Amino acid sequence: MKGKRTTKNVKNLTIDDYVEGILNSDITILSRAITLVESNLPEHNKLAQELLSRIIPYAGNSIRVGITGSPGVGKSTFIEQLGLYLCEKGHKVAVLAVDPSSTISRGSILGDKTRMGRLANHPNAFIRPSPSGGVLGGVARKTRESILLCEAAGFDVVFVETVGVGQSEVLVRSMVDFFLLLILPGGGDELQGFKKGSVELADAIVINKADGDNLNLAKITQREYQQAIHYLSNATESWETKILLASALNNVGIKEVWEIIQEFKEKTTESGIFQVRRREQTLEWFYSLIKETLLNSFFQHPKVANILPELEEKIFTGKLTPTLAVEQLMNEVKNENFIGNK
Ligand SMILES: Nc1nc2c(ncn2[C@@H]2O[C@H](COP(=O)(O)OP(=O)(O)O)[C@@H](O)[C@H]2O)c(=O)[nH]1
Ligand SMILES: [Mg+2]
Repeated sequence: MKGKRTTKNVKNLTIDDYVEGILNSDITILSRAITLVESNLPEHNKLAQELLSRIIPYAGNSIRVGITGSPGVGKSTFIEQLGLYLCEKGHKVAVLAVDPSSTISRGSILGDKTRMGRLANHPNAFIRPSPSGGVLGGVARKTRESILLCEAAGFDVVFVETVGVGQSEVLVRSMVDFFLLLILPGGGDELQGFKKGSVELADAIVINKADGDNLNLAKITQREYQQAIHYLSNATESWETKILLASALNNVGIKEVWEIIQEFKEKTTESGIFQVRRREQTLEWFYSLIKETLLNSFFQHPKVANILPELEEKIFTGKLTPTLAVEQLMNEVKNENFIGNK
């Protein structure tokens, strides 16, 4: 079977080619499988789902680590150093990204792939930029499915990088086991207001750039956070958020973060919290897909699409309140069939 793939049949891989390639850790095939999963074409979708059903029994054997933080905090540098450390230890490391801005400016994390050049060139690593195009929910689905493909291809550490903006952090949290927040020395802002949310999603907070003139400030920030976390809720039951110092640039504190991740995995696996969260995440995904599908078929229904502009107008001109407009809409479509209509 090997050596069969020539340029001649680059275009069409059968489902068996995909499955075999992935289970053989063939990176080219893995890449193409992810492209398939990311496609919005219905025929690709069908093939992608068939492929996922075939590989799911081989997926799940990784630790999934989400990494967030403001632009410039050092996420890519940190992932590269930790990734290289793990690859050298014999792990296989995949790096995926969820970047809402890439839906506008096609794949802005692509630049990072060149920045993570050393990791990208390591035979044990696989780096994939954020899927672009479509809504954040769609990007999240594609990333979830890509995680499964990477796992089936033998990657045992999967990083999902995201930028520190609201909804994308929550989405990445919902697909990983361990969530890491990177902040800067002096970054006490995160303890206030809406940013507190990011802190409460994190299983560990790394104060990066703890080097040079910033080292002392970083230690002060560490103490501040150490105190503050007692007043905040934990991201994971019976796991106290760890606060660490690192200098990704100088490769300091990287190994310590990995040790924390391993301790987390051991403890939560032993208590069963790890498995319960994975189950809950899968169910959450399932239910959000139901909602998405129902919403789509509702809004695509010709009758609904017809009535909406009229109702909007009535709301604008004060003839109907939004609540009454919804009542009227429901009344007019109550006998319609929304399932299976395209
Ligand atoms: N001094 C210092 N600079 C760092 C450190 N980590 C990253 N940087 C620099 O910060 C800038 C942004 O890093 P990058 O990894 O691209 O950040 P990202 O936007 O969060 O992915 C780059 O110029 C890095 O060289 C660090 O630990 N110490
Ligand atoms: Mg980056």
